[in-house]
Amino acid sequence: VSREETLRKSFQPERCEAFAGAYTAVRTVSGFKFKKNREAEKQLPDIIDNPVQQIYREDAPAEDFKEKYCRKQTIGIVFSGGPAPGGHNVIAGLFDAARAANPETVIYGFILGPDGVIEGEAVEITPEMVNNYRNTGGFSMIKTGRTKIDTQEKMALSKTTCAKYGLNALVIVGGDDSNTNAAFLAQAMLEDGVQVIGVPKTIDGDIQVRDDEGRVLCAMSFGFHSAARGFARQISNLCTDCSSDVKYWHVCKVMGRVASHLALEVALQTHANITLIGEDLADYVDQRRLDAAEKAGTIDYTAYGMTLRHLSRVICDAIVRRAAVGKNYGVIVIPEGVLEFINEIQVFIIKLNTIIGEYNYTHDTDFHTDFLLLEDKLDYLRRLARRSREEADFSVWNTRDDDLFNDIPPFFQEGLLMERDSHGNFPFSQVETERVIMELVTDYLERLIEQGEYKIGIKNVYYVQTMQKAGMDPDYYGPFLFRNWGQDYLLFHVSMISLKTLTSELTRQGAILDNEKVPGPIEKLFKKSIPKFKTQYHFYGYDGRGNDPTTFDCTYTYNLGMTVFSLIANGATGQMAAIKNLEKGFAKWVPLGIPIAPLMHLEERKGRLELVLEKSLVDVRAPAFQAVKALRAAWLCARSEDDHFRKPAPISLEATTEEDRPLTLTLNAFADE
Ligand code: FBP
Repeated sequence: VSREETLRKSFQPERCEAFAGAYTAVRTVSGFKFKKNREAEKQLPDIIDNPVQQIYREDAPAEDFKEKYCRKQTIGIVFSGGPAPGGHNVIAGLFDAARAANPETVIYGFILGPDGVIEGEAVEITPEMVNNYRNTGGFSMIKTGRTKIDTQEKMALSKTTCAKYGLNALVIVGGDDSNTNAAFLAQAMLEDGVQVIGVPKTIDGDIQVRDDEGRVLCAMSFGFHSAARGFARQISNLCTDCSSDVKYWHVCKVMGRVASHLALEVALQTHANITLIGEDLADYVDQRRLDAAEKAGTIDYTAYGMTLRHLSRVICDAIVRRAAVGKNYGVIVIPEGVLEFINEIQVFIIKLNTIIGEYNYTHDTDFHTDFLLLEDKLDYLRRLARRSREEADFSVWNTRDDDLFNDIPPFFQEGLLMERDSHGNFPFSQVETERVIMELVTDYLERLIEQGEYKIGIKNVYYVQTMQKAGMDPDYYGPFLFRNWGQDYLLFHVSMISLKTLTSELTRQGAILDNEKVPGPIEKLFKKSIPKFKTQYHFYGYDGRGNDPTTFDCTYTYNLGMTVFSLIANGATGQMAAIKNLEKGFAKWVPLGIPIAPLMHLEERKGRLELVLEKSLVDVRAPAFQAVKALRAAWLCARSEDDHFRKPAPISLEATTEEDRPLTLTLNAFADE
């Protein structure tokens, strides 16, 4: 057992002030406003008007309050969706708080996610189990799964399970879709007296809650910090690698589904040379096109947002600029969901979702089952795409890309049709987004090589000339001697350095003396080959979900668990446990209950509009993104100086407070103050 493992078992996270006493109570916090969706009002009538609740320490409870608070309870807990570091501490916090209130309270853990609830598979959580998993990553204690409780039948089975175990409360630890589940279960189980509480989990960082006026209630879901720190650490190692053997562009796809929060945090942590932020690409406006259209008295819709080809040009431009100073290496960070923000792909995905959805409603078998049996899959896809194109009217979006589907590589054509999960989410992690983009980049770089704009693969040429011959003043030009090292035409003035020294230095760098084509006043000519454009692909995703939690996530989740117990003990349902002021120091953290129903909106899933918890995307106006935008030219470092990479520390409970919370939170907090 490693030292870190031992430390994790005994580490006791700090408790918020609200949990310092024996009892907690809740008070309604007024002033927060939410625009409620009509459909949510209709489908969730009994929890839509829930208030925001603050948990506080109750030091003088009345006798009947004490009695209720300390009654024996039977609580079920389930992990739902992808693992996120800190989940075990939610259980630990809930367990410690519940057992402190009444040592006879029983907590059941449902096995393998919502399937465990539907099928009634659970284990009683014991002190030994909790102690074994304190402060550790993953969801291995009770496992997880992605099933959606979306039919009357599954709902009825879930109710039967709650009755079978005699539950008075059910806790759902999950992302946006799982908290959507929690809201529907809370509404349906009201009549059975089962309280349902959600917990905001996901490494993607896309559960952030603000009210309509932008006041932050929950700045970040748990697991984000640990995953981002893990990714950043490994990507920063690639920064070191590429600047050592100077031959690769490391292309790093980073998890996060649609939102680019993880990529943004990684950019701030590592200063990688190029980081794409999907939300930024969607925000792009081509001013020249707009101006031209205005002159012509028309409107050009293609001026808004970025196309796939345009994106590949942006990356090429950055690569060429580094190559111009001899840097044929670097690190590119690509969020896994970036293609959602590309005009034509987004329209495409929605249309295909509709076609798949329609197919499933009108056929006996499911689309993907039939698709797998097809002999000529590609032909079928093309026909689908034609139909999709006609319906989507691609010509409005981008006339040049109207044949997009035939343009994209076959593996991506099939990738677009991969099976959606039970919530209707597109499986971004399974699609090699980075290869789609980099194939276009490589094609375009080849064109630039032909045009002589990208100097890769051709010879670097060094001319050696005496200053006197060039008629230059050595005192003035001397300091510029090696300044432009790495550029393809470099003038060396041998009066400032001995020809022997210069020859051996150029030879050491791989240059070959070529005196046959010496032009005009040049005395010697050297040539040097630059290696080809080479890439290495990496995916940072599943590893981050299994990371051990940072001190921030250990503390956050332990307090979330205690918050869950306070909400249950105080009679709440349809609420999500949260901690306010995560972006500030621990002393300012305040445990809350946030109503889930008002956070829901209608979203396209499987070709239909469904009521789901609204995901939070990167706000391109917020300071975290603005900082990256302001610094990206410096991080691209298309100059001859060294790169400005940053080395984040590895995750360890022994580490001091450096980066004790996500940098994005720290930066965005400036805007909220
Ligand atoms: P959650 O939304 O359930 O937390 O999942 C997060 C995530 O890790 C995404 O970043 C990723 O796109 C997805 O899960 C991968 O899903 P799967 O585990 O089904 O491959």
